[in-house]
Amino acid sequence: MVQTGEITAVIKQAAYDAEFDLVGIAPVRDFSELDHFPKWITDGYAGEMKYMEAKDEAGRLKRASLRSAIPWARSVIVCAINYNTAQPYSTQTTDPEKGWISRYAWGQEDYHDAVMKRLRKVEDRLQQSFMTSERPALQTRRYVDTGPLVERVYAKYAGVGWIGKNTCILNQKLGSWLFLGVILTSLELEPDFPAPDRCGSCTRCIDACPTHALVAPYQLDSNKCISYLTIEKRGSIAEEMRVGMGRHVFGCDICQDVCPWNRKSPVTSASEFQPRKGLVNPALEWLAEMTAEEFRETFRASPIRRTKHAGLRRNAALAMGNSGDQRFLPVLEKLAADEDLIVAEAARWAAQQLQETSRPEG
Ligand code: B12
Ligand code: SF4
Ligand code: SF4
Repeated sequence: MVQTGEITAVIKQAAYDAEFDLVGIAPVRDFSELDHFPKWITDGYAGEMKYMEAKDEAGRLKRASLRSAIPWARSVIVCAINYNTAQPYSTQTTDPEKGWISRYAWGQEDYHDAVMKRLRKVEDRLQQSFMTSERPALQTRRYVDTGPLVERVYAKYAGVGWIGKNTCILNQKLGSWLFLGVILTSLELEPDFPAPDRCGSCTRCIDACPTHALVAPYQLDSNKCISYLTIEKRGSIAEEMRVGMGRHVFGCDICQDVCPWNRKSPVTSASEFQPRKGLVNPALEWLAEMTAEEFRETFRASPIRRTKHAGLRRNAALAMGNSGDQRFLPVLEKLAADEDLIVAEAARWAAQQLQETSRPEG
């Protein structure tokens, strides 16, 4: 049985044993970064992600203050795992006839599950080492994405990495290809030091974003972000955003691909994150013509399920429209008669784009 003072060491060892690459502890505080959250919401930067606006009984935005959302929480254990694999960056392979699925979504398993099962191991070890006959079980709770907190702010204060101008958590040694998972606990644990900001005068991510979604350093407008448009946005995508989306069919990596801190990112050996066949530079016809059954089979236990069958076909049609490749016209004509009206409209737009891009100059 370990003493309370040793628990921090036990937690950190448990995290490394569970194959996390980084772990740190942050206290529960209303950190200054969280002051920006309410304005982000009122500016409409969450788009249609209504869950970001969840409020507590007193009408306060839950994610702006973990202290009021979960009053028993005293510390947040932040774990991070590298998901980078030895595959090119989207900015290195610019074949417009192929689509682009984000690096984070290629894996064999949905990252929520891969991170959650590791968090469970850390939580179990924490409970076992804390509990004695005199001491009851601790209050703990695990989250990957769905908790009422801005995970990246807690990751910063746990020393896992700094918040870059692209809003991602960056670690000096590992870069930003990291998934985060958190365990809230009622224990007052000794916190780590926050990671210092190492972006300096660099603005590469802001300059490279094709849809100008990084409206200022550290500020992202989801309505303009390709990741949001291809994954979260239901229904039709605003016409003015479509050309900027290029060949992206699920998520976007550009603001991380261009980041100097990702130049030498190490690769992971975790089997869950090794790419599935066909997902790196996927064939656009394959995605556009996929049946509902094939979609279910291909993306079983994959985060790509989130965009749904119609969403992926809508995205593939738009990417075909941006390809400049006339070869896609017959597929698009077929899709233009699709029973899903959103897919059909995206295909009509795409076919028109291709016809326009083939017109002789002048
Ligand atoms: C909603 C969401 C999205 C939305 C909105 C993204 C966003 N930037 O908020 C969309 C769908 C666009 C998205 C995209 C992606 N996401 Co996401 N997403 C989330 C989620 C669920 C909530 C994020 C959130 O709370 N946003 C609120 C806004 C306000 O936060 P923010 O933009 O980070 O801004 C903060 C700071 O920048 C800060 N700030 C700091 N200094 C300063 C200075 C000034 C002057 C100002 C104004 C602000 C400011 O203020 C804000 C905090 O209040 C988290 C999981 C979680 N529960 O935290 C995952 C999460 C952030 N996503 C993740 C990933 C992997 C991605 C993608 C890379 C996926 C992809 N390849 O397509 C992209 C990255 C795009 C990007 N550049 O952020 C990871 C990030 C890991 C990492 N290394 O950082 C997370 C943590 C999920 C996880 N569990 O691993 N995501
Ligand atoms: S993910 Fe893509 S669209 Fe979103 S901010 Fe980064 S570069 Fe821009
Ligand atoms: S590209 Fe430059 S500014 Fe953007 S996150 Fe990386 S270091 Fe920071």
